[in-house]
Amino acid sequence: MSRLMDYLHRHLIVVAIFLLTLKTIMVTLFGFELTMHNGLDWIILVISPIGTLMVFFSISFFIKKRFQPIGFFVTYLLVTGLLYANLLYYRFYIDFVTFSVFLQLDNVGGLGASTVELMSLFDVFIFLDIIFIGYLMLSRRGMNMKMPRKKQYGMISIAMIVLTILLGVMQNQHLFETEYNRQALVKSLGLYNYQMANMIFGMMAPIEKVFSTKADAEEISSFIQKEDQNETDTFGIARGKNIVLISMESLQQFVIQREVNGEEITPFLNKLIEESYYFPNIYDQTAQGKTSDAELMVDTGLYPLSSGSVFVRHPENHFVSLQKILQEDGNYQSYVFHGNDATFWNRNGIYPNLGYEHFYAKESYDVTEENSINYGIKDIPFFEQSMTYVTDLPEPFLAKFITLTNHFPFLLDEADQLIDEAETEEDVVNRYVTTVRYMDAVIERFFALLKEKNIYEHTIFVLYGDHYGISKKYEAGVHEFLGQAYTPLNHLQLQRIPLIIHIPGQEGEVVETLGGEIDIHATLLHLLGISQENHMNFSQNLFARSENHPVIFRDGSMIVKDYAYMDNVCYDRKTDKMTDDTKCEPYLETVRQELKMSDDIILGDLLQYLK
Ligand code: GP9
Ligand code: MN
Repeated sequence: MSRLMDYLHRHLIVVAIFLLTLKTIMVTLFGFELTMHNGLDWIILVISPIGTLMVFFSISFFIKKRFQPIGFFVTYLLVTGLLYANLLYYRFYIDFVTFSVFLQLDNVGGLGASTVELMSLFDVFIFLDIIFIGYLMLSRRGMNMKMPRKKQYGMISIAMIVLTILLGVMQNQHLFETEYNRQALVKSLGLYNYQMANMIFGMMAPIEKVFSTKADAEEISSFIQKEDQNETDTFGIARGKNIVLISMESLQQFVIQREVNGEEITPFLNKLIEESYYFPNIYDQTAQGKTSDAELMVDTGLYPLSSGSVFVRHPENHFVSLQKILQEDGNYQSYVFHGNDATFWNRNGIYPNLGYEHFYAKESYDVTEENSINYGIKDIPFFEQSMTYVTDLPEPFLAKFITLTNHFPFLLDEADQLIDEAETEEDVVNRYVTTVRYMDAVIERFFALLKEKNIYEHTIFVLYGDHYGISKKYEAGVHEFLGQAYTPLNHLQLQRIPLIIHIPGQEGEVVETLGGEIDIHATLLHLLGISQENHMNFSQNLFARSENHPVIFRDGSMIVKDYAYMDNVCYDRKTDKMTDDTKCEPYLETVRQELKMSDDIILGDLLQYLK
């Protein structure tokens, strides 16, 4: 026994790397939904952690012998912490931690209070080895640790990393072109190499801005060919009207025209839809910036970044926003109303730059404990109090209202609960329908107030769900509610958010066009009669959008009329089955191009070069 312990003490580095590799493999297999298809996938899974772990532990070469065991132990703890942070983050977001998430932790809704809920008893196994390693490292015999030869150690670790990268590229040739596809990066490089790559990309981002040139901007500008925007008979039908944008927090399309215990979940919206352009096939394209990503798409027609929020990372950029276009073209002033702190998502930092005249945030409202829940003031007092400001706005105006109550974890005071909860296995889903019903009542009230003040008639309303409310973690409850099985394509269908464009006096129409939130920008400009020809963005007018132009998601997934691509698998939408990758490939080419151009515009701040 004692000989064994001696042996373990002497080879502590090997023991530590072995245990961490084992843990990482376990977490990757059972914690992350990475499907293993072939032998290469398995080889990568096993060898990918080794090289980077060796680099992490090389810290011991740089500290005094006396402190080596403690340096070792701290490294061991940090790596375990990183692994666990990813596991928890993954459970909620089905995504991996990025460098930017660490920098914007304040804005990561859903974690925080509910972190405990994300933990499981099995997680104990991730920490059990720490006791053993702690014992080995911190006992007196920890000093017996034999340090390998520096040069040899360095060569082996680099060789392991290079080997992993080579195997990763063999497995996925577009790996570094699609670095936003984190699921693929982790699968091809392993968690720690992904984490390092993500950090390097994050740190290189500011450099791109320094070296960008006018020629880069011109190249992209000549590449983006907008379809002729003036062709439809809806062009200009809302010219000169006030614009009211309502960002409906966490509203998904599946609740529309649906009932709980014989009661409609969204009775007002259902009625409104009959007198509006209703788009039932619009997909949530947000990423880590959640609400702020949706705002970015609507305001600028650019894709969000794959890591972090543009609002937080690039607020000083040059933007060609809806607000600025409208100011130049129609003498509009733009305003935002939102009951949460002005600093959330750095809104107060970016709004002036997007061309907003004023931001009515928390300080503009009378917020009390009684009229608040969850993230802040409830939506009904929020809209009622907003009215005092709205009536004073010079016309024509653009006013954006960002609702808040229907936010995870979907809390409601009893008096505000207007329908029964749903009855599924997931409490989150059960509560969700009641907070959605509250939001429906809120919007009804707001419309009534605008009618009272005679603002309603000469206003165009754009209402959109900002992003999903029910994350994949709780999604089984939605499938149960809808009486359907989980399939990848059913999951994809749940990514739809409702888009309703209401112009008083206009007849209702259901526009089945496939599109994304990013398309709201061009569609609104089209209705306002503003031509889009020279605008450098990726928004398509939904009244003319081609069904073969992919709706692009930030992780590189996409959907077109006949096919969908998700988690690196191509699906035939007619048969609901997996199909050959070649069917999706032509569309994926567009996906890569658009995401790259959009990223270049943002990271290189290329809009500064436009006239
Ligand atoms: C907070 C609100 C909600 O101000 O926008 O944030 P979310 O988590 O949905 O982005
Ligand atoms: Mn939101």
